[in-house]
Amino acid sequence: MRELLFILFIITSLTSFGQRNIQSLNSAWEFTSEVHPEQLVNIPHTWNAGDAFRDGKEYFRGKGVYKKTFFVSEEWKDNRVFLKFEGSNQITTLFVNDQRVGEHRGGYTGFVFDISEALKPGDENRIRIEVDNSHNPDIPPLDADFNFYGGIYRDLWLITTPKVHFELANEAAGNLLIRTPEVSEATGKLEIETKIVNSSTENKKTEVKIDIFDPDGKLLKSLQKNVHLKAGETKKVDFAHTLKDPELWSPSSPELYRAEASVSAEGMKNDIIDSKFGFRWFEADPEKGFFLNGKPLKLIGANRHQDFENLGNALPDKLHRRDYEMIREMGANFIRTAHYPQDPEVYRTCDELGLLVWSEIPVINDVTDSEAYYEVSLKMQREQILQFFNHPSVVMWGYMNEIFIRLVFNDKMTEEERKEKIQTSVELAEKLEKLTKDLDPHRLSVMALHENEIYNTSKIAELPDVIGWNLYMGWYGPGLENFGKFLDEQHERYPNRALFISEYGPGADVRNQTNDPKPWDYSEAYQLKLHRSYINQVLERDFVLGMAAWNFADFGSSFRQDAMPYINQKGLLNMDRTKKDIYYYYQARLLEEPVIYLAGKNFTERYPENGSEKLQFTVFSNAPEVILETNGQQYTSKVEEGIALFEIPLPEGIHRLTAKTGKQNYSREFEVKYRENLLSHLEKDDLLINVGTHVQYKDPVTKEVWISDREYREGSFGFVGGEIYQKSKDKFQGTASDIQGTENDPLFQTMREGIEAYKFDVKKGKYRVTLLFAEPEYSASEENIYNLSEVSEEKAAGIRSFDISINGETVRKDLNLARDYGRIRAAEISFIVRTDGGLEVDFANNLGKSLLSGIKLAKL
Ligand code: GCB
Ligand code: CA
Repeated sequence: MRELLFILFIITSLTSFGQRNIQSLNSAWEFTSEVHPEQLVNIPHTWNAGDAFRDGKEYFRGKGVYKKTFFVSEEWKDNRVFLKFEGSNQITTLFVNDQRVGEHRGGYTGFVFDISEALKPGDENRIRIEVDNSHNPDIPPLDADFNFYGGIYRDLWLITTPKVHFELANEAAGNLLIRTPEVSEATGKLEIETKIVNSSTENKKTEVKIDIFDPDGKLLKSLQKNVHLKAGETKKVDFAHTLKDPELWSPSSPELYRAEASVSAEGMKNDIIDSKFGFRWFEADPEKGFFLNGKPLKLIGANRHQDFENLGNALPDKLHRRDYEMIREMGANFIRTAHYPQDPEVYRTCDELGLLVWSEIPVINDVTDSEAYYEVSLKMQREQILQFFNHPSVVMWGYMNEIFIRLVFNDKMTEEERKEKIQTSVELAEKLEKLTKDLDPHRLSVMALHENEIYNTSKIAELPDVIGWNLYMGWYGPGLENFGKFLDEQHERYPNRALFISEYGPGADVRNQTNDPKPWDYSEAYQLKLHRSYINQVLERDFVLGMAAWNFADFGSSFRQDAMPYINQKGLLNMDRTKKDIYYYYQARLLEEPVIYLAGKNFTERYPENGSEKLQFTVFSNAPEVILETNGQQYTSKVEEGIALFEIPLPEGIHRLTAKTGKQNYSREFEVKYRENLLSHLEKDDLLINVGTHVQYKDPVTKEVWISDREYREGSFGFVGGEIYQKSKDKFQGTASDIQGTENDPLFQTMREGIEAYKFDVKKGKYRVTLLFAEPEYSASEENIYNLSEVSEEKAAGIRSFDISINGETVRKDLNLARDYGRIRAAEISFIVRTDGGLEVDFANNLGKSLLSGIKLAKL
């Protein structure tokens, strides 16, 4: 076993001596940490893929150590040797043969270490990499709504070069900077910058050559310079050229050129590097919106986090790529890499697919007033810009997100401290703005703000070229229509500001279904309602540059307690990248090719009251009119804003419905069961009710459907008395706490408080009645800071006691949920009862108000 841990990594001979050799160094690293036993792992690797979803905020943040021993051949003494990291979170320290080579701070940009001096050619060499993801007040992000997964989570490369080579230690940028300072339909001006290093002990006469290839791979132009380098010297070498009639890069034709740089010394080719690039120009007009290559282009797309179900942030390139392909297939033309620079594969993909990119560094929520914090922030921006400089997809560099949100929610700060914090933040923003423009005057600078006046009063919003607003009206704050009002008001007050909607969206859990959506019900229907309204409000306003949904996919956030704990569920897709219905809605709004989609992927069981009640079906399409066909009947409906609604009665049973337009069709099976008749179904089906809500819930494990609640009527079933429980006034229903002891949080989060009875007009027989409860009250001090509405008042400590009787017989006396089971914990009690007809479960309060989250009736 032991020798396995010291697998020799033998590099025999280099393919062609004297040229750059690039090979991945991902496999079989020996890994340990304070809490992890020694194990062999492969990079990309994170040690938080599991615990961030199990232990919440307690996920391990500390130091992990990666080790490997490998043999370096004798020939390497004539080379320079580098380790290139694409990303490692967040302080990375490299030791070669126990000699400390260097340290890198910041978890989201690449970096390179020159290990030549520490290596022993012709011998075994030990590499040790220490990675630390502890909270560090000097490194952004200090705090954010996502997980800071630790580890070497992007590819690691071993690179050797001859002694005369293109520089790569500096910024890890590849060091071939390609600028396109002036572009038009007629000409494309090119400026190319390289840096050559002579790390030999002799002076060198070199020839540096640039070959430019068109999008078809045809050589267009060769440029050449002779450069003399002294021993140990590094020199910048610039080239310029203007191309005629460039093929412009755009979403509809993402044309990519390529430049190849080579350096030869004494007639021998020493080093070659290359990069793709593109020609396009753009502007952000505060009145008319965004323009690409002189034509208006409304930017519509999403934000994207880099984590994935079961993998944390350690994704193979293929999964990064697939995400962006799905964004493009959705019809989007825009992506914000919120909240940090992403894998190099991401930018390559966006170039190829024609997606426009806002890329940003993770300066989020708060800043530290320290020189070190400033320094790391600026270095991050520098690395981001230089590393992704050549990508035509990138149009905006971002450097801050909601930087005052901590300040706004901190009631312990004095006025003086507030002023200082504002000043620190504004000063940092000024420095970041200046650096951004110095490095890249041809792109737009941008920052994202939350809905608060402080960004205006502090004047921080005056700094960047573009302002992104993260707006959550209809979710954290009331009223979908307030979104447009806010935009109009800002536009009127600041007519010279180019405005973008950098985030919007509600939480949506595919287990929650309804046709009657309300804020905070976490239903897919409410997600559709909000996105539809926001898209309309943006399209009505030319001055808005564009919009990016929050978020492309659900993502991990350890402090969150939504319908699913530790996950932010605002995704258009789930964390495993299965699509929510809303994804197809965007297709219907954005794609030009014909789209038809019968919604209700996760809403295939329907429970009407009776046979005459109409059932609602939703079809997404970009056709003017669509047909819904079932049981040989055809129904037609007009499409408005991508949606055709159908209301049709269907008999009990399983029905195949097909939505059609032109040659396109989309089918789905729906099962219809009458609620009135559910009692008569009891012989074979249990009756399950999600008490305290209009939402129907599906348990993904048992596949049981808990139907929405209803008031009792004679001959049927339902509740008597009480009210829908509301944790806070502005959330329509329930609590968003992580209910312990269950995976079915939404079922327990919603409940009826003060309920008097639950009645079923059943036949004579033996039954099992199962009651579901959870005490929702705890100390209100831990509120979600992203909720901009008022923090709820702490309710009277949640002490309650009630008696339960069934058909007049007391079955449980003095049930006190907090005492008997604990707070925020699922409790389930089943009673076996007999009746000669009818079942009535009564609740009698001793102290506080009774509660009920769910009820299940089974005939035995
Ligand atoms: C925001 C933040 C983002 C959060 C999002 C939310 O404004 O910028 O990081 O995840 O809201 O879901 O609350
Ligand atoms: Ca419930």
